[in-house]
Amino acid sequence: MPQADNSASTLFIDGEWVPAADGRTRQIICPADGQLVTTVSEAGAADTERAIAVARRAYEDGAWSGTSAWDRGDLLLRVADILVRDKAEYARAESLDTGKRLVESEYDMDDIAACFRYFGKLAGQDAGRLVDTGSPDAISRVQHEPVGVCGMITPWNFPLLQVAWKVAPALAAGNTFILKPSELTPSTAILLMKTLAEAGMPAGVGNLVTGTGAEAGQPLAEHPDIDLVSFTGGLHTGRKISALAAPTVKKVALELGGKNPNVVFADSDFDTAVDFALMAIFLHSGQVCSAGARLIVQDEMHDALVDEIVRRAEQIRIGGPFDSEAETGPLISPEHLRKVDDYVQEAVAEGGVLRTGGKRPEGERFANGHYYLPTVIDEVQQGSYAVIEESFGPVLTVERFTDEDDAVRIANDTHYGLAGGVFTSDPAKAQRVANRLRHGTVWINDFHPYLPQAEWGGHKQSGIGRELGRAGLGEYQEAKHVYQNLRPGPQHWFSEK
Ligand code: TXE
Repeated sequence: MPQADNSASTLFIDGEWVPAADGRTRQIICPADGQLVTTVSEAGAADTERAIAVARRAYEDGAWSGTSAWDRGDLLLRVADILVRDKAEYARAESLDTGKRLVESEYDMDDIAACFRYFGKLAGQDAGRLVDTGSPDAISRVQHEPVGVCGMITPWNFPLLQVAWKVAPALAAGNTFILKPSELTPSTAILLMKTLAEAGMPAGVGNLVTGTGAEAGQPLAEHPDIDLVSFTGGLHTGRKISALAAPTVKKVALELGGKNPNVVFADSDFDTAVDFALMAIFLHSGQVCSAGARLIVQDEMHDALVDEIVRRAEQIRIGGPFDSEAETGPLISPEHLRKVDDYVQEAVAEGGVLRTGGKRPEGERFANGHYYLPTVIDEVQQGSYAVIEESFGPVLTVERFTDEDDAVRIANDTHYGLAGGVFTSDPAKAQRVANRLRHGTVWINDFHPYLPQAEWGGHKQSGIGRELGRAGLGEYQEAKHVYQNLRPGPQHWFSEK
């Protein structure tokens, strides 16, 4: 069973565990109680550049890109089996790094194994397609090839899930990669590299650098030997990655969060709407890119719905990852706690009505963790800071609407476009609204289900490209058109004189 490495040789380069070239390390601290989790290597740009050179060589030698897609798929299926075998160890490591409840980390591990299984099965199924040339003397096909060397930069909220959404399709397509997980939550990425090696991944195909974005991450966006950079994180950093990648015109895939509407019509089942509104925003303390942070409720149901959400929010039990009574956990860091609190203060200063929360929970047991109370802010106005900005914390804002057109207009009034929910007992209305929402995923009478076989990604400034589904594999492939003249002979385009 893999163990997180405490010896601070946590860079995985060319199949070897090595320390940072300059010997620097970083302590990983549990956000729930401030305890030391582990110590990892702190890579600098030189380490990442070495990993890029290794991944380039491994790509060019064809030891992975030249294998059959079925064999690559088999490796991913073996990875899924090991993830199931070692689920307890993985889940514990994820909870220690993130502070999230153990049961939620266990769900994440199930989803991660399912992701590897999905891409493992998909890998060998598509050999490209024949194209009609219009001539019996020529054949033509479009085939899919790996993009090449992929740089992957991932965040801290679903650390291994976001890694899996990149690593599984990249390997299925025959790429090599360098992964830089969030400097706050590297433990499960370290375990994954051990699992990939155990499953038979050749040396140099998958490489890991643990370190900060500015030092270890930036070369993955800038370096000419990186063919694709895939990033999940905040909008501000995503813009930066895009700009850094532009001079080398590499492929860029971005998943950048959202300001996601949850539209509740007055004909919805009341208890269902309450239940999902709470789950949509307070799951993992709102640190979810698709969190239902904007409750948009029809006038007639507004007062009763908000009263009940407030009552229930005040009963949510907060605690650490291994507290069996806890229903939600801490925020990731003191900086993030400050950011969430600043957001709340700003929302209230501009006229939002604070109905509950807006501060840290009291009590000794919360003193060493970054906890924040579930917060509800009513009567926020369109165009205001509270509606435009992502808090990425346990903060629900409430807006009202009158009719269907009004609901759609308000729900689309954001520069993000990742996901949204619609609650109504009228199936035709649900479909009409879903079709008009400019968001990459729409849930009807539900919130938060993700399926490995369904594309995930954002409209507008929520990102570029798609993860999961067939398009998620396509991100890591180049299409090549191969045309063959079956009866070659002079064409006499130019005269012979
Ligand atoms: O993320 P960053 P942060 C949102 C959320 C949050 C905000 C900022 O609103 O409050 O982003 O969070 C790496 N070159 N999301 O600061 O900076 C970094 O090391 C290369 C949404 O924690 O985006 C980490 O690995 N890499 C989100 C990754 O980028 C760089 C999840 C994400 O960090 C870099 C998390 C650089 N110059 C936050 N700077 C989602 N979409 O799920 C940083 N990084």
